[in-house]
Amino acid sequence: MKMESGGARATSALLSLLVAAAFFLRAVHAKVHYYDFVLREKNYTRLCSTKSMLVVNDSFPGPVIRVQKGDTVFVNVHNQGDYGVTIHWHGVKQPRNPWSDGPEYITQCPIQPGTNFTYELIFSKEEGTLWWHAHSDWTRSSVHGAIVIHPGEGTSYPYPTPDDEEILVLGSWYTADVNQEVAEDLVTGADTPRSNSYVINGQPGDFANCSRNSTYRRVVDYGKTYLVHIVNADMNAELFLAIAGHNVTVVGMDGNYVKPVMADFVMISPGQTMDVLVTMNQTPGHYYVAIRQYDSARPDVTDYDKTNATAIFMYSGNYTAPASPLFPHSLPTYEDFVAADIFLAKLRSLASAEHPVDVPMNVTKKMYISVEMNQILCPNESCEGINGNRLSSSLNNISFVNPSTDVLLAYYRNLTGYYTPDFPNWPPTMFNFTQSDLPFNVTVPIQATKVMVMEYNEEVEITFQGTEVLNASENHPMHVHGYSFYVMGSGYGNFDNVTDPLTYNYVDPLEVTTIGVPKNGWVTIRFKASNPGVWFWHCHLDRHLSWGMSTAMIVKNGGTPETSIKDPPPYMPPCQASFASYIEPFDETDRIKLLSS
Ligand SMILES: [Cu+2]
Repeated sequence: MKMESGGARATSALLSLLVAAAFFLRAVHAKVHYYDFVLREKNYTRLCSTKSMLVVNDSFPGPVIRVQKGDTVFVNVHNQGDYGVTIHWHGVKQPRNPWSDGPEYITQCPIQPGTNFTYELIFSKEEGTLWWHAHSDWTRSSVHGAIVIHPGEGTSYPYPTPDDEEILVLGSWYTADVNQEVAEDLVTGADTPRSNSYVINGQPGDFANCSRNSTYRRVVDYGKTYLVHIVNADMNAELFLAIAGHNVTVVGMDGNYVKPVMADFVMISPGQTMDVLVTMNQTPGHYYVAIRQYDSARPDVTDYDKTNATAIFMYSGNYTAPASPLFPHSLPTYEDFVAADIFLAKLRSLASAEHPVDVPMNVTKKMYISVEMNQILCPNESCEGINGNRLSSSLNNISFVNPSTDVLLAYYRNLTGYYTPDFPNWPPTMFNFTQSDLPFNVTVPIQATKVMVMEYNEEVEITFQGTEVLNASENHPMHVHGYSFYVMGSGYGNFDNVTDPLTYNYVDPLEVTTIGVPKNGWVTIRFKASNPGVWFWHCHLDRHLSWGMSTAMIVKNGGTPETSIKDPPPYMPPCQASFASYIEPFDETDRIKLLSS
């Protein structure tokens, strides 16, 4: 039997005391905030045309939630709109509390018109910028807003305290009713609409029709440093952002600190957030903040949104401003892969004593997940996707189908028939994933509600493999709920499980909740499954999400109350079971049958 030495005992007693003190301090300082979110339709005019859309508290983008690290927020969502909606608190880990995470049919059913539901947001380790958005249909195009998390009481930023703040929410504008268009496209199998403009804080900016008078403007003071909270809330695109004449210093991403990176532009995936510092040290004047799409699809796919959305930073004081603000010539062009790669390669976790990394080193579960564009065969080419088929997408060839009762409720109540726990750990068929003109038989997915299951505290490594199926490779921003993960490594081509792991970063890997799977490449991530619940995994390009590029992850309880899912709240929105679950047995012969029919 091993005896503890006196010294070790004293150290462990001191440690317990410190832990208790830290807990006490947190208990004293953690605050509780209350918000009311009223969802209703409101008319908006952009690009010379007016439409009605669902927004929160009559604002687009919606209200900002401001907290300090470790606080709790109750948001009562009142749905005064015409259709069911849920809201997701993107990047908030919600320890043990999947009930308030929000994705429809994963952790809850929609909040029906005329009803309300109170979410409990439990902040834990997050610090920096996150955001909230609707997680049903494409409603998030108008229902979204920023979450700003300041350092906890008695702590500060790991960089000089900024003089002031700014929030830039980047979004997509659709002139038509996008939810209606998407609903029709999902019936016919056609491609989904492209946005008509990108917007910054709800405005397309000076270069769009009928927009110049309402361009978002911010007065700034010479010599001050601003902490700019950037949220990419657009629907389907990575974006480049640059500020004329000014460098930015990236200091945070997805609610975690990064080693400061000075840059003259940033690239941000949909779903990601970024904290950047900007010092107003240029000749007083007017400077554009500009965004444009980084498009990684095929060069012959050119129907994407090519608008350049702008906002203006205007220096205060007396000076003669030029007739037109300066445009940032550092903003890369639409298909500048090199610029995007160089920027991404610079991002590292801060990995300091106050903000350490904790990379899982004893991986107990390894998964290899192919990320694919697909087609579902339609009789007599009767659909409106490619080849008369229906557009689809998948993870490991499973195109996810929403169940009629949410996965969380079905799991918690042990209800059978809504999902199966057999999401595969690797692709059902191994082929040269990144080769062009892949054979027809790899283009058709299985449609099913298959979920992953993790043991509590399992150390998980997932390699996502981008594919060239249907010659449609592109960057896929993969996002997980309830967790952040470390980005161990990434590269182009097929993942090599012997040589590629040698390149992993164990020292200061980026810790995020969304990471791009490179076009025709791979990315490996790690996390410890320490948050029990049901958590959604999906591509944050909404058209891929709508086509099934998702799955859910059940993380089992750890055996004690403190390591188990919290009790459900007294009320959850009821499920109306308007459509049936579709669970297909996972059998390669089915696909062959389908192909030969
Ligand atoms: Cu995708």
